[in-house]
Amino acid sequence: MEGQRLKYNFPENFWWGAATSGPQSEGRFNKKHRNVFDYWYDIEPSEFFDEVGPNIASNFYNSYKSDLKMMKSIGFNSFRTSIQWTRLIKDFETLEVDYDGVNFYNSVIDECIKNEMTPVMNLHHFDLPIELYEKYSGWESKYVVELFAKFARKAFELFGDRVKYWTTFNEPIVIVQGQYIGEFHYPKIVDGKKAMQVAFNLNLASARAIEEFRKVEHNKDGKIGIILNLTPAYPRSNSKEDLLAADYANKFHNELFLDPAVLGKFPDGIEETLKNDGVLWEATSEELNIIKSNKVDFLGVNYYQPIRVKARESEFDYSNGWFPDKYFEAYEMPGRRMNPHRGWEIYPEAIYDIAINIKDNYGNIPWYISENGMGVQNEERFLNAEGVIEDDYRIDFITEHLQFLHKGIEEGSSCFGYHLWTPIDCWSWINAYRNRYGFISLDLKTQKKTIKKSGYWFKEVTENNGF
Ligand code: BGP
Repeated sequence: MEGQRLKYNFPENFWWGAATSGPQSEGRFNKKHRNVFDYWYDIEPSEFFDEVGPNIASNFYNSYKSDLKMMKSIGFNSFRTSIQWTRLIKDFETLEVDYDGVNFYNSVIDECIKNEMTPVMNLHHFDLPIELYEKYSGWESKYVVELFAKFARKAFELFGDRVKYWTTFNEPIVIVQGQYIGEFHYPKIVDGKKAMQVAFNLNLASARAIEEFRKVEHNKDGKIGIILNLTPAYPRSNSKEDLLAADYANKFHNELFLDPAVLGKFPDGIEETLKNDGVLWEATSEELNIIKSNKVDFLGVNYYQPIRVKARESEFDYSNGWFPDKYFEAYEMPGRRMNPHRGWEIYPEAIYDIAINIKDNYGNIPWYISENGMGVQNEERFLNAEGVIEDDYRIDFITEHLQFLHKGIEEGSSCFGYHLWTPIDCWSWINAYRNRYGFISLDLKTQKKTIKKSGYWFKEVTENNGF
């Protein structure tokens, strides 16, 4: 590409990299506690695609040195993973640490730095310790919020001298939806009122972790954020009813976490709506104050798909109680482009809309794309004679999304990076290894890791800081 004029040039020091999480990459080796997914797999393996669980995952616990080197070799300057509560902490109440966990994360962080990749450490990626669910009802409990803040504090103290970018939660709305609405995270409860309390508690937990972060001396030059999956809600039409439905969908799917994190308050009208419906969370003024005074420094945005909605055409069915979709219904837009493997719409334009929304309505807070990607099944179909997966569809997908991101940046949105989900094909909850997302493929039987065509392409993009 040298000498060629770059059409899409990205800002200086732009982050190029990818994200994974502890529970999805490490494997359970030497872990003394189980998270809700470890436990669920132990009791119901048939719930997981091909009955593959998190026990080995992508073996990152044992192969992190060579894995990180491989990531570096395709141009990464930054990398996100998460610290597992169930690996770092031996006793959740006294905060006694597990030294094997401490050594492991120390070494991962040091290796990242050695490879000149900025480590971004997340503290919760759907991995609530099962004991805290069994003893205290997990995220329904404010006591668990406090235990999380203590765990976060411990992580800041142990690693904050070298980790300068932290995030509290990955996709907290997915915990609400998975554990309390849609039954795709253990304990698969269906209860809209509890779901709303959990949404409040997760917002509080994030703010409490931020409060602890700011008390630790060596974090003074560090930054803390949150990772939110933003799914812009587009209305079927411009009718008053459809616009209102989209407004509600945006409030429940996006602003419920975005507004407290960035603005320190809940979206306008949501508390009244919940109160009228008899499902408002319990919150003290002291807790609301904690949320108000502990906003994030930056935002990570996971973007995969938009949501399309319309005003309800059928009566809301109360047989299971109240749920947010009392106020809107999914709309299947004719002609939408789909990723058939994941069943998600492909709509790169939304990245631009997100960029402008952050600029105009969220004080143009610094943000980056913390996940974006395309999960595809049976990628071995695309193996060439050299044993490399030719994933041109992924290159096209990333290119299109980067083009719309670039347009947002040109118009002043302060985006500072792009991370793909994920560096190396990793385990994905109940979908296990069905859809592959990585720049690097994983042979599950042999644990052999091979750079895909998209990985080589990404290296060029990072070297040119654009394309
Ligand atoms: C995101 C999660 C990741 C990852 C990804 C792909 O929402 O943050 O943890 O799982 O989705 O998910 P899936 O494999 O289910 O398509």
